[in-house]
Amino acid sequence: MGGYQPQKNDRFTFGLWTIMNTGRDPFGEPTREPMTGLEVITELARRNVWAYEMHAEDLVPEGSSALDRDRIVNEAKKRMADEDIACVNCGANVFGHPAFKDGALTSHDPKVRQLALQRYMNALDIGHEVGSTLCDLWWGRDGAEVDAARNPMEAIKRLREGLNYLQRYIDEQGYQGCRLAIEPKPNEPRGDTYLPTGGHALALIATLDKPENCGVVIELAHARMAGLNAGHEVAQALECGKLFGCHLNAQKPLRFDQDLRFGAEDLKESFFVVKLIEDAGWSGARSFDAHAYRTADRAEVWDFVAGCMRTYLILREKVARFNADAEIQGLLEEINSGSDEALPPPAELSSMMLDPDALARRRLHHERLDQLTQELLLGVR
Ligand code: GLO
Ligand code: MG
Repeated sequence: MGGYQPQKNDRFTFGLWTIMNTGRDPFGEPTREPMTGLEVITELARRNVWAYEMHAEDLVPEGSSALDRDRIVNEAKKRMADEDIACVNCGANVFGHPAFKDGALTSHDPKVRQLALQRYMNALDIGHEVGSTLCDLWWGRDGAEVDAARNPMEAIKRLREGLNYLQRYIDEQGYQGCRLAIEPKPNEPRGDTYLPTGGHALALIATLDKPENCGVVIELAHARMAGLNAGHEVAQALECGKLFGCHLNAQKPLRFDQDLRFGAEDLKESFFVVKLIEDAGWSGARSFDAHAYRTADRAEVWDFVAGCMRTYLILREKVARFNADAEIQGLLEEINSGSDEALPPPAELSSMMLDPDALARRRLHHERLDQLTQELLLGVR
């Protein structure tokens, strides 16, 4: 099994936060040593990772002086050039500090909202300096447990206002090519997050001042936490040209955010996501937003990194096999035959003879097709 070695042109990325994760959870202390953002950049680059994503605060810790900020950003740029690694997303941490305990862009307190905007603007600045053209907004604290305290319609209006404000900043600064994205998530750390799914986010985007400059980042685990088919979430965004990013990971459905290694749980669904984006020729980054098991030590984190990329490459090869498999393609041809027929005009259709019983007798081959897919994934085909 010598193949499946990642190359830069595979467009793999990891969030700095995924590697900086120390295994801390709500019930337990860290299980591995911390790493700085700068160290992570170098280590990822040396493993043929094409780019990284970050919250500005992953690289430049909160409270750094202006001098330290410049020193760290310059050092990041130097490492990126020396080690050949890019940055494809710079967002902001507007969830960690207690100031954001009841939301960032949706807080009742205008000063908290301003602080959140300041952090996003800082992320846009740092992103611009390191060549990132995406600011992915995951507003983890913009949600609620107590609906009596905030009208959710008010929250939606504030999110729209915040996004429009950031777009204005991008335009005023002249950050050419820089785009915004919403990364929806149904819950955690809040009981309910506002705009919980891709569909919700797309509906808000349509109401922005510059809807063309805002898209979504779909994370597989977030869709599965909502009990949704992650592939269908990705498909909707892809179909309307709004898939600005895709966070690959794994997750048992309807649970807390597990952020498991890509493919670790939901193999068939993962396969269909890879198939979707590969068949569509989607040029976005293949981003992993997951972390090593809490049982992993520092060195084992790199097994996790290698595992995510290797599984993607294996699944990509399976997609090629699926597309070249004569029996599978024969079944698909039969299933799809005639499906492109154009609709007749309404006047014609209204009086057309359609025989429902004959239509119901059409054989669909789903049992056979799914078994063949299964066998292909299990490696006996
Ligand atoms: C958390 C999110 C988070 C975002 C990140 C993007 O559940 O997945 O990791 O992806 O904040 O910048
Ligand atoms: Mg994510």
